Amino acid sequence: MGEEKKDALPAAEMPVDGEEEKKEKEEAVQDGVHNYSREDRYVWPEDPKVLKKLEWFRDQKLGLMMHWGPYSQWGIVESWALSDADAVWSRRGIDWEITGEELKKQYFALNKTFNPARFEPEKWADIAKTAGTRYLLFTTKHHDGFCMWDSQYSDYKVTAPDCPFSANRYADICAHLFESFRKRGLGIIPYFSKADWHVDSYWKEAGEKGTYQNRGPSYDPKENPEEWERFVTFTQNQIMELGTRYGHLDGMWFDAGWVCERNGQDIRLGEVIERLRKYQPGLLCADRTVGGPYENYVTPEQCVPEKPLSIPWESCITLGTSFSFAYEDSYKSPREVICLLADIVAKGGNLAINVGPQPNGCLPKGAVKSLLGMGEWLSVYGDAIYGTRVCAPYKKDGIAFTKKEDTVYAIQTFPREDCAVEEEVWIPYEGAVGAVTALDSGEKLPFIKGQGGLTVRAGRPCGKRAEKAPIGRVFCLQR
Ligand code: FHN
Repeated sequence: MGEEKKDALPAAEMPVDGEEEKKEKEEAVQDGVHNYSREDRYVWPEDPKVLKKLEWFRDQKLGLMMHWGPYSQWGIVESWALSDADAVWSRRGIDWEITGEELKKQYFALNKTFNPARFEPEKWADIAKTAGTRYLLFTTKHHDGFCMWDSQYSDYKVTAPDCPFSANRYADICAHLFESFRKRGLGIIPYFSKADWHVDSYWKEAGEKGTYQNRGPSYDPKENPEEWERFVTFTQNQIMELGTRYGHLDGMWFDAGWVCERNGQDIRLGEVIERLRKYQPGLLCADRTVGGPYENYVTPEQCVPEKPLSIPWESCITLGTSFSFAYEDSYKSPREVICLLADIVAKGGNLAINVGPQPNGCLPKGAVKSLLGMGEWLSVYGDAIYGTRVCAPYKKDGIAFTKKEDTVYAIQTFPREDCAVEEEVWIPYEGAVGAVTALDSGEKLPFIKGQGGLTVRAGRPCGKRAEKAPIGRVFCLQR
């Protein structure tokens, strides 16, 4: 297939025309990776239940994002190979002889072979819990329109008779996944794509020969208002069924930011969210990149803001190299993920770490190993992460700071296992400190105050641990 941009991520279409919008477009889309709404465009919700839920969200710090669908069989990027206009970068991995039109037909037919027979939702939930993740962000429907739940509004779904998995006891994947995670106390935030490239009220003749498609509708909604209204009704119906038939939800995460009013693709999301909040009081809504009252938190993708943000935010970052399953993927080590998490939490954000499950229903072994290693560290040092908030100077001299109640946590991470682990640690914290304890052992540590901070006699890891630097250690500073 044509030249591909390495690791390019889709740059969702940003608002067109208008100087302000053009400026927004340049700022928001950098090198093909869709960034996130500007902090000064954030609108704090007025609903006290939503504000309270936002505080719950900011306490969780770590979510498990999962991209799963029939595309997993091919091990290629989710949905995007369907968009001819994005073919240059999106048809990476399409390294077999096939035309674009044939590709789209075969892609849309992947539902006929999707049969993840080894799927065990309870096992996934156990792994997520042990990994220390606190909520699930699961692709109920990606841009390709395939529904991973028993939708009453589409036959392009995992429970339809033409999908082999429909005969499996876990066929309604969302129902079983949400129940398994909820039973273990994890939050549920369904991912839902506002764009749907299978339904003909968005893409006419989807998958038929000779229809060049870009990521937007295959017609102009202004010129076809009835058609667009059909799509709005379809979309709102699906959002309502997910929000009323699948148990308690903590939020909904809406992807495909180009589907928005300023782009002439208004699905009137606020209307359906307010209806949903009668069933799900306080429901969070992440209408990504759209801004306004229904983007309750912003969602940097594959990146971390330079500095703390004063608004709720969550970085969605892949554990491997892609959101969807790739056959020869490599995964970030527990050390890399914890360093990333400490950086994000010190800036006041959450990390949604993404894993792409295999087409057979198992989670990739390498991903599970990293998740469990992350959970092991969090089982010892989680107090410095969960429920904390930003603490000046948030990050300095290699120390990340967080705070909770009357404790400041100084998190010293070691990016490599050959990092030197000094017995004396300089902590650039200028607040009042009366006592320092090691979070893991509870041992009181001697310290000397100095100009701009304090030096703590931390001692050094002994025995086997002495051979390589720990992932990180945490010092509790109290008045
Ligand atoms: O287009 C999607 C992409 O496939 C993936 O789902 C990411 C995950 O955050 N969101 C969109 C790109 O911004």
